[in-house]
Amino acid sequence: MSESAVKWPSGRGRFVTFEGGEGTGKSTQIKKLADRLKAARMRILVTREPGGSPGAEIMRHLVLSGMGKLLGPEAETLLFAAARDDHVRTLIQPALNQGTWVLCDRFADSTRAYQGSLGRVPAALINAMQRVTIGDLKPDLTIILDLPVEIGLQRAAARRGSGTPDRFEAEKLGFHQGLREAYRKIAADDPARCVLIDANSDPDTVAGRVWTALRDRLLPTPASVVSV
Ligand code: Z5A
Repeated sequence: MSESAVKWPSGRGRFVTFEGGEGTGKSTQIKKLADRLKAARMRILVTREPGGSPGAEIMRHLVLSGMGKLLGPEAETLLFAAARDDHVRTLIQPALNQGTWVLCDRFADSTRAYQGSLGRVPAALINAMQRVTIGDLKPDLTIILDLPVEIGLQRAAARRGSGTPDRFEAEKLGFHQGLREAYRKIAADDPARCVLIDANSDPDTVAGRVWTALRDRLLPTPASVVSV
């Protein structure tokens, strides 16, 4: 089904999040999906976490510099929560209310995977923070890109060149393996929202898988397709 054959849903926008470990291709795939949706004349907002709004970008600088790690996992979780609160309130929710589709590079699942599973921050604290920051807002679809960690880290290193790894890129191999497992569990625990996508192929092939997931989950059934 091509974009031109789709009768796009109207009303509130749809919220699509991309998740996965280092170098799995989230930014690459968001750009490809955004281009495809824009070609279909959809109103699209591409954003990211941590960051996305001016206040949250300040928090991004703080956490990726390693400052949050010095404060400990619980405090670092609060920094991500503060950034998310600003991002949801000032950017994501208003856009969805206006009918814009929001594509977000990382969201609340990143806190569950990085701070929860890997940082051992208790689920009770993460749940409490989530209630405050996002309330009832839940992604309509979460694409989880899955890739052997060695390949993801190679891709991230190649992109970085001679630059310094950030606070999370600098973690050891075992951390990244644990991260992959955490994301696979998130996908298995919430199959109605999450789709685990094999990201170990060329970018266009992965983009095809992402499109299929979006079409199957968020677009109208074939009965409402407009023929062209
Ligand atoms: N974090 C957290 O701990 N808690 C939270 O609640 C939140 C975040 C929200 C943000 O980093 C960090 O914050 C993140 C988790 C933590 N950890 N780290 N690091 P970031 O925003 O700076 O970066 P990232 O989100 O981790 O992105 P990434 O993993 O570095 O990259 P990516 O977006 O997944 O991949 P990419 O930029 O699209 O591609 C990477 C390279 O691979 C690039 O050169 C591409 O051209 C290449 N690429 C992409 N796809 C392919 C394919 N299919 N084949 C070959 N090469 C490819």
